[in-house]
Amino acid sequence: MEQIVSSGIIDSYFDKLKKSLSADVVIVGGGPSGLVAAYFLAKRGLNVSLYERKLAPGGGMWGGAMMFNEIIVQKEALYLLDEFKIKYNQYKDGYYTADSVHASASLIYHATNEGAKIFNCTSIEDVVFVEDKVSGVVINWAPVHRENLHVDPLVIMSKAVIDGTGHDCEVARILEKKNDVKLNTITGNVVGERSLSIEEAERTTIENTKEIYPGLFVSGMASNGVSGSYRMGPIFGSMLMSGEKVAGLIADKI
Ligand code: 48F
Repeated sequence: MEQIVSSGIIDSYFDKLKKSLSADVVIVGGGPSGLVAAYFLAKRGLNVSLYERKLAPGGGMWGGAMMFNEIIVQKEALYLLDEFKIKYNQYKDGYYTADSVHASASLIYHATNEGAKIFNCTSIEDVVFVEDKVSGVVINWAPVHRENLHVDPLVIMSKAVIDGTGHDCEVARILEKKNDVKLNTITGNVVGERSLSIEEAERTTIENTKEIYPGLFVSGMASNGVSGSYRMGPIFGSMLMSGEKVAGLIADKI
């Protein structure tokens, strides 16, 4: 009995990891945009794995605003709440509220239910850069980074990588810092996010969701961080729509 419990976990975990060693799409970050992308890509039958450094995926959605656990979604993105079976209430004309715990849980449930594999407690520390293309990611246990342990990582190959790391746009910054590359932004670099301006930020998040270097796409707040646009605070329509857009761009390409 004791052995079955342990060997069952070990066998099934490593089976899952082995099947993800060569993915169609790797998503870095389990925030709302990454989870929506995972759902739509997995729904198309692609081999999708999402790496999240924290214990729980969901990113900045769980906490609503200042830990008041409600989010705002505008009417343009309501169809995505319906797609994920997230319940909502109309607050004002064109603006809706949803419980942020229920919304985060629904995104996670639907992404995994479509077959996307989520590896939590796992950090991306680098990209694979072969023939001038982002061809995968370099992963390590998040506690290895936290404890600053000198432990070598593992490598996951993939046809496309999504930087869904939010405000820090970590993958884009790593790519830029370590390699002599010019990104698909106005300066050729990670421009960095601007202060809060909700309407502008919501619009540009969708525009800035794109391939910024061969093999590397950005979604969610990382899109605006990379392209130098605004933050938007606890309104989540563009996060959801960005995830859907990046999934479409990648599916068309690979
Ligand atoms: O920030 P986050 O929720 O990403 P998002 O999809 O959504 C942004 C909103 O939550 C909010 C906002 C809009 O209302 O401004 O902030 O753009 O989630 C990003 C996730 O990426 C993880 C991080 O722990 C978080 O859960 N993450 C960041 N860097 C890494 C990472 C990394 N190097 N490896 C693995 N996970």
